[in-house]
Amino acid sequence: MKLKIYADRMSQPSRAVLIFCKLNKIDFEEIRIVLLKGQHRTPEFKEINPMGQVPAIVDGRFKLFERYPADLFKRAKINSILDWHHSNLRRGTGAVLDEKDRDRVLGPHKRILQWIEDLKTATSPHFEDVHELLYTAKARLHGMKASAPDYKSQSGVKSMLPSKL
Ligand SMILES: N[C@@H](CCC(=O)N[C@@H](CS)C(=O)NCC(=O)O)C(=O)O
Repeated sequence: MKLKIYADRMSQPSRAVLIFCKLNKIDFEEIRIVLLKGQHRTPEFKEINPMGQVPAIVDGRFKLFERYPADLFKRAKINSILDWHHSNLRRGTGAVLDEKDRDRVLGPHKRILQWIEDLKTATSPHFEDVHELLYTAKARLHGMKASAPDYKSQSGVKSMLPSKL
């Protein structure tokens, strides 16, 4: 039986799981749960994840959303790292910035820009594929054309990186 991934591509942890599975050639079926339509609050989805959040995976009878070890110390350590992740890294992904603001925020941080570029290269073509919905939503929000080549190629960010030549 194929692994099922319940995800919304507008959700960062959903995209992470999708990219991970694609990159590792894990055969899966993607089941879209549209948060904006409240599909994560239905009794059917709560059967899969009682927390009512995406992503969640189902492999036969095995359902997984968040899993912690029984050992209290290990659990506390994981909680502290997850909490840091949520209240720091993910906070920055919540806003849908336009290119100008993105350049202003990330511009001074060359190592982060380089890390993003390296991540895109290492996960190509899955990064762009899984982010397509976000690019479209972002373009709509900022009144731009989703197909604008400059927008998707992130050429503004690339030009801020030191040349590799
Ligand atoms: N720690 C969870 C977080 C999941 C999470 O925050 N999901 C959000 C979307 S990004 C969600 O489903 N929110 C709906 C809600 O909480 O009502 C994970 O990494 O899987």
